[in-house]
Formats: sequence, structure tokens, C-alpha cells
Amino acid sequence: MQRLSPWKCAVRALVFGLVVGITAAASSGEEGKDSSDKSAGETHQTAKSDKDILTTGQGVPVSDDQNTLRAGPRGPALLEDFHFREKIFHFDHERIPERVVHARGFGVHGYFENYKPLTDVTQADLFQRANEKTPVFVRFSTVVGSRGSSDLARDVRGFAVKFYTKEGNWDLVGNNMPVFFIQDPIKFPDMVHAFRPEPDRGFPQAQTAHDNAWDFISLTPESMHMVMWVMSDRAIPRSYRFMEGFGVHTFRLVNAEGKSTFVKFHWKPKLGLQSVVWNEAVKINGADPDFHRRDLWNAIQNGDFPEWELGLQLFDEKFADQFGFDILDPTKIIPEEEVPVRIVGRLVLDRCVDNFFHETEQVAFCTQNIVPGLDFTNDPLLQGRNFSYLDTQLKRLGSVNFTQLPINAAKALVRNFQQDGHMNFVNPKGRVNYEPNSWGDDERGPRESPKKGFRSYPEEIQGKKVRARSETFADHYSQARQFYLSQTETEQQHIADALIFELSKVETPKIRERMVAHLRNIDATLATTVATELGITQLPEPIKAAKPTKQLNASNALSILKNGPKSFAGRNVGVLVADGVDDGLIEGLKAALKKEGAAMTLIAPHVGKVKTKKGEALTVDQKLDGAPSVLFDAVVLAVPEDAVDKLSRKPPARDFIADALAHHKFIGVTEGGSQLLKKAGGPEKPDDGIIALKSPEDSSNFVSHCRKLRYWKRDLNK
Ligand code: HDE
Repeated sequence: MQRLSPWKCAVRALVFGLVVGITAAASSGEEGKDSSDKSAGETHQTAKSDKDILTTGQGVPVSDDQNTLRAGPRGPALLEDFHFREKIFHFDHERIPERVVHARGFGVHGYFENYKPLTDVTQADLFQRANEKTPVFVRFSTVVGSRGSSDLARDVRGFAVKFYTKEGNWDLVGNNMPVFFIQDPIKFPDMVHAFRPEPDRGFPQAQTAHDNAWDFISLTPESMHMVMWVMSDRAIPRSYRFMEGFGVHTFRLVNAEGKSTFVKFHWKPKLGLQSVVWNEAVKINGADPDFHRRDLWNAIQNGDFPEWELGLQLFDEKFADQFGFDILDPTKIIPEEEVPVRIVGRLVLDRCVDNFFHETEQVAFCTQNIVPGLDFTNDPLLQGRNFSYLDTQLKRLGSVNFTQLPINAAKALVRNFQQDGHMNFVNPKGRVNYEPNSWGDDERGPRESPKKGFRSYPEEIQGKKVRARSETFADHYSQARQFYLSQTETEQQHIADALIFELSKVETPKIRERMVAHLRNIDATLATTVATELGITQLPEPIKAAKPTKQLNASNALSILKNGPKSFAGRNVGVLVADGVDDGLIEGLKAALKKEGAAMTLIAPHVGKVKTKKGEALTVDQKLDGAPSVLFDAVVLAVPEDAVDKLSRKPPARDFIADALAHHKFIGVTEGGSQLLKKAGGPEKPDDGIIALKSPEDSSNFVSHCRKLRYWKRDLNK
């Protein structure tokens, strides 16, 4: 190849540049129109007016965003292509570190409405006036999986709420379970390491069904209560809209007189609680890994704004002193039967983000963000979190000025002498950047306010400096047993099944046995069931407990199924149709579901339209292959008789039915639907969860059955 001198190179580049430039200008088509008349046929979309001209980061108008600058159409790229270099440079730096836990999340906007003044217990501004609305941003999340993992992992869900109050931001960074695995924050890194993919192999992703997780758990007796929650259906919610939220720790409320009241925070979903079954969760993860975020997005876009009520469990020192467990221990609840939940307001989520990264990814929750009228307690976990969250945000967002990002910025006025640092967007005026100072009123800047400013509750503290855990934290089994015994039989079976599944994935026999040894301290039947299914013939001795298991009263509030919803609102029915579908039935179902506040999705062997019995064209929402029954709360087989034979030979149709049966769903059937059900392996004699739809009027009967959500009595062995 011919070598050129630098001078010749430059001239050549210039000439080529000119030639390319001229050719581009000559064939650039009409401004404001799309064209593909360039030599290689690529699409060029040009600006209609000055306002929509594409620019570089420096605001320089761009003439061609499809081609890099080269020495000749087939020649090497030119380094001087500042537009290309800037674009790629920016792209290369698009990612910020994902959260070390709770990486996968979904955030939305809304408001909190306070029902009545709570001046008796707190001076927090947002609770002072009836019906006052405070803007909020809420981020739901899973814990263990990475940002790209799937929504239906068996896991705790984060329920983090940022209240933009008039007296500053308050972050209530909670979970959908009221307890936690550990009692001391020093164990958090070990716990998370053990739960995350194993370090040598980098899997399994987003699950605890592996040796490291259960090794850690089985060596951590304090985690047993939380293990019962995580093995329960709470860990596989149907969607964010159907789960509770908890602040977990005991906090303090402080009123204007300085009186403190202990509080535990609860979020109660207005649509009621609902979970899926494990086999369903596994399949949803494949069919729609974004099931939870899509659900929330759809609900908000359709104007069905999900709501929760905020409840407070309020109690004083006297109660704390006589309660059977330490109120500072985050592995314990206070049963609602002992301290009732006082409902004080509602949370309404009514707006999706404009941009996922800017809002959901960049939101920075910190447990240390509290406002006057609230305070911490000495729950060790809470104290540890107060350090961790601020620290982690600096790592993720890269600057101490993350508080200035729109999603994190307080809506209250922010005035102080903090300055500079990476990416500071505040441009302060004047010469004063310290206090005290003796400058005049106009220049002196902000001053402290003993009256309005945040004051810590003056709790009396004394003690020796020790590394020790309080002996009042030592009962690790009583509430685990209470949780288990408070469940229905179906829910207890699910807990056993989950333990069996998870431990069956553990390769090391002694870890499995150690877990069974813990279960013996919780419930004898549970321990035996799990042991049998794991092939453990000789039950291990129970783990030596620091405190013996107490027999506590069952708490019905702990069961999902005992607190089933009163309505089917917010749910979705998958209706399988084919050419020749009955027009009246579809109308009947649509009306009945609309009245209930539920949705309907029409599914057919193909997308586009099907022809109804009356010859109308009915628009289909989903193709059968992409809409398995696991994505719906109940299903209807509305197929005409002449479609049965062909459909029954299609594997997706057979799976649709087999799964609906296996997951205890209510199934509405037309005559054709009933034949299809049998051909696909359904029971000869329909059970009470299979509802005949002989005429459109039967639709409301079907919907009233659906309110029970699942037909748990279905015997799957038949
Ligand atoms: Fe977190 N946790 N956590 N956690 N946590 C984080 O902060 C931590 C704990 C919770 O949507 C991190 O911003 C420690 C309990 C939620 O952005 C990190 C301990 C509860 C979210 C962190 C706990 C939670 C986080 C990672 C034990 C329920 C997601 C990224 C002492 C009450 C917030 C981040 C969001 C996130 C630390 C235990 C809830 C590393 C050290 C208990 C909902 O700071």
C-alpha cells in the first residue's frame, strides 16, 4: 500500500471530505422528508424546522447521523469526526453501577393523602392537616437479582417511598415483609454475598436455591422467622399492586410537646393481597420476565391507579417493656391482634416516569432522610442502614450532589453552605459561604431555627462500649412457628413445597440436614414433611435453641388467603377465542368484567381479527403462543365446537388448559370450551372451579366465582 506524507494525507482527507460532502448535499432529498436515495439506500430523516434539528452535545447542528466521516466511502474513519466520537463516548458511559441489592426495580409517581390531623402523636408536617396531599415517588424491587433478572423470582420485594414533604424529604424504605434475616448490620455483606450468585461460577441468578444461601441461613438461627416469610407465597406476589408494605423497624413519632410514641408502618393494598403459585411463577418468568412492571405500567396507563392505605401500629414504652419480644429486634413483628393498625391516609400511584433511567435508576433512597416529627430507634439494623444508604448512593451516582438530581431534589426550599463537588448545578451568588457571619440581612444567608429545625428525641442513653447482642433478641423460633401456624392448610403446603424445592437444589447433605434440624424447632409436621421429600430417613436432632419455642396465638392477619379480596377488581381474564366465537358471550363477559373493575384479554390462534358467529371482525389482543394462561387470573375457553379438534392438537392450547387447571384457576367454558378442556386432559366431570357459560347472562356468575381468585379444592391427582 502506498504510504502518504502527513501533508498529502491531509490534502487527500480534505478532497475526500469535499467529495463526500458534495455527494451528500446533492442527494440529501427534501428537508423534512424521509429519504433513502443515498447510494447505499440508508434511511435519512431530516428536520422539518429549526426546532427539531439534531445537534451534538455542544449544540452544533448535525447534517448526517447515519455515516461516520471517512476517507472515501470504503476508506478508514477519520479521527476528526467529533460528532461520532462524542456520540460513542457518551454511549460508552451510559451505565452507572447497579444497586448492590434491589438492582431490579420499577418506580412510579403518586401522592399520599392524610385523612385526619395526627397532631396527638407527631408534628411531622405531612400529617398535620386533613386531606392534604404530599407528592411521592415509589420504587418497588426484588432484592437478589441483577438489573436484568426476572420479576417473579422467589424473593423479598422492596417497597421504598420518598415523600417530598414541605419540611424536606422523608424516605420510608420498606419491604413487603415485616421482618428481616439478620439482627446486626455487620452481617449484611455476608448475607448478600451468600444469596447472590456463587462467586466462582456466577450463578444461580436471582434465587436462593443454592448451597451458599442455605449454608448461611442454616448457620443463622435469627433468620428462621424471615425464612418462613420468604418460603411463603408472600415471596411470589401476583403483582406489586397486591402486596403489603412494611417499614420493618420500630420508629418514633414525636409531637409538638416532644412526646415520643413508638410506631411500626404498614401499607395495606386496597385491591387485597394476592400471590401466584411457584410453578406459575417459574413459567411467568419465561413468558413475561417484566410481568410485574408491565402490570403496574398498564394499570396506571389505563387510569386504574393502585392505592394502599398507610397504617400505624402505635405503642408506648410501657407496652414495649411488657411485650414478649424486644421491639428493637427487626426479626420480630407485633401481631396486629395485639396492637391494631390505625389507618391514617392513602397512597395513590397515578403517574409513570417520563424516563426510566432519570427517575427509577437515579432515585436515591436513604433511611437517614427523616423530617421533624419522626425519629429513629436503636434498632441496630436501622442504625447500620443509616450509614449504608448514603454511602451507596455516592458510589452509584458518583457525586455528593446527587441530591440535586430532579428525582432526588427536595420540594422544600434547600438553603445551606454546602458547595462545589462533581456536577454541582447550583450557582451560588454572593461572598458568604459560612456561618456564623456578620453580613447584613440580604447577604448573610440561611440561619438555624431552634423552633422549626429537626431535633433528635432526647432519649437517655448510657452503657458500656461492647460488641454484644442483647439477650432479649435470643428467641428465634417462636414467631417463626406463629407465622407457620397462622396460615391456611394450602399456604402451609406451599411453605413446605418451597423449602423442599430450595433444599433439593442444595448439593451438600449436611446443609439440608441442618435446615431440617432448625425446622424441628418450628413445627414437627413441617420438619418431617420436608425431611421425607429430601430423602432424609433419620431426623437430625433439633438445633440447640438459645431460647425454647413458645406457643403463641395464631395471627390471622399473617395469612394471605384468610384475608382474600372482596372483589375481582384489578385482575385480568384471558379469553381464548377462535373464528365463530359467540358475539353475545364476548359482550356479556366484557360488561360483567367492566362492572367488576377487571380487564379482559382476547387470545386466539393468530393475532389480528377473528370472525364472530354473526360475521363481525373481532380484534384479538394476543396470539395464543405468546399468552399462556399463567399471565391471567382466570381464563375462559370461549371457542366454538368446530374449532375444538384443531385447537386440541396445538401444544400451546393444551398447556393453556393444563396450567389453568394445575394453578387452581377458575375456568369459564362454553360447550366447545368444555369439549376442548376434556380433550386437553381436563377432568371428565367438571369440578366447582369450572363454570359453564351457556349464555351471556352466565358471565356475572363466572365473575362472582373469580372473586375467590383460586379454586384451591381442585384435586390435582385426579
Ligand atoms: Fe436495604 N439497602 N439494607 N434493606 N434496601 C439498599 O441501598 C442495607 C434492609 C431496602 O428502591 C441499598 O440504594 C443494609 C431492610 C430497599 O432504591 C444498600 C441493611 C430493608 C432498597 C442497602 C439493609 C431494606 C434497599 C442498595 C442491613 C427493609 C431499595 C442500593 C443493615 C426495611 C431502595 C441502595 C430502592 C437498598 C443496605 C436491610 C429495604 C446497600 C446495610 C431491613 C427497599 O444501601
